[in-house]
Amino acid sequence: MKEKILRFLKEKSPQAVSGEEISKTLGVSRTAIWKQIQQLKNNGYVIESRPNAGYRLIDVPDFLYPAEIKADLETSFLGQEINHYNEVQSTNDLAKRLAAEGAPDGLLVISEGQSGGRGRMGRQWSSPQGTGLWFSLVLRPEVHPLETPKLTVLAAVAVAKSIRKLTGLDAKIKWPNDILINNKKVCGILTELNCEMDRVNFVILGIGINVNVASFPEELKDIASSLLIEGGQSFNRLKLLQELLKNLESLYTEFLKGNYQEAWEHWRTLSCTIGNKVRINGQNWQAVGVAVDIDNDGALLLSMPTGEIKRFISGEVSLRPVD
Ligand code: BT5
Repeated sequence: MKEKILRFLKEKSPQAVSGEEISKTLGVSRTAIWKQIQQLKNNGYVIESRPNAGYRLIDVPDFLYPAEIKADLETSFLGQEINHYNEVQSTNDLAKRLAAEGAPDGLLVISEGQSGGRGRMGRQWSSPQGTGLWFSLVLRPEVHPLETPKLTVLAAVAVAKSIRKLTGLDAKIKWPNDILINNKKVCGILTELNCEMDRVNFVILGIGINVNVASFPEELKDIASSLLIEGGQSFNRLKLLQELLKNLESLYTEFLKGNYQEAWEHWRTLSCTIGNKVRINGQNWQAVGVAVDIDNDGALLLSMPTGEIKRFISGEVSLRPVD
C-alpha cells in the first residue's frame, strides 16, 4: 500500500493530491492513507499536507529503499527481489545465508552501511553509512563451477560501463576485481562460490562502490577514491545501481547462452592492466611481466622476460612502475 501511495504522489508531483482522490483511486480509507503517509515521513520522505489541497511530495530521501530501486528498474530478474538493511556486517555473508536457505536467483541484498565489509582473503572493506553502494547478488547459474570466474569479468565491465555513462568519469578495470579512476580504487568486487564437483549451487556477487564517500581513513587515502572526490559532485546512488543491474543482467544473460566475447572486448577496451609492465603477487610468490591479455576463462596472460606467456588465475596486480 505504501508503495502504491508513493507511486501516486510521484505521478502527481509537483502537484498536490487530495486524500479523497487517493482514497478513491486506491480503494482505501482516508485514515489508512494518513497512517501510510506518516510512515513515509518517518522514512525520510518530505510530504507537505495541507487541509484543503491534500498531500504533495516535496523530496525523496537518499536511501536505497526497494520501492525506489524498483521504480525505474529495467531488469527482468536481477534485483526484482530486494532485501534492504540499514546496517549489516557484510551483505556477502547475509546473501550467502539467504541463498543457503533457498533465496531466489537474482536476489539483491543491499545495505546503507557495513560494519564488517570484506574484501578477498579476509581483507576489510570500508563501507560507511549512506554514501556508497554496498550490495550482493544471489546468482544460480546453470554452468560448470570452472565457468564462474567469468562472472567477476562481467561484473567489472558492468560497473565500469555504468560509472562512465552516469558520471562521465574515466573508470578503468584493473585485473581481476578493481575499478579505478585516476589510478585510485573506487570499486571492488568479491565473487564467492558454493558448489559441488560439477554443479554450482549459488554464486554471491558482492560489489562495493564508493559513490559519495567524502573522505577515507588514513590507511586508504593514497589508494582509494570515490565518484564524489573524482567528479567534484555527488551522484545519485539509485540511478547508478539501476544502470548497473541493467548492464549486468544483459551481460549475464548472454554469458548463460555461452556468449561472452563481446563482454571480453569491452573488458579489453576498459582495462588499465593490458599493455603495462606489472608485478603480480600471490600469497607466497611474485612475478613480473607485461600484461598482454585475458584468456577465455578471465585469467591474466603475462609475457615474461624470457618471452614465455604465463597464465595467472589469481593474484594482486601492482601497476606501479616496475624496476
Ligand atoms: C575487494 O577486495 O576489492 C572486494 C571488495 C568487495 C566489497 C563488497 S561490498 C558488498 C559486499 N559485501 C562484502 O562484505 N564485500 C562485498 P580486495 O581486492 O581484497 O581489496 C581489499 C583492499 O581494498 C583492502 O585491503 C584495502 O586496501 C582496500 N579497501 C578497503 N576498503 C576500500 C574502499 N572502500 N575503497 C577502496 N579500497 C578499499
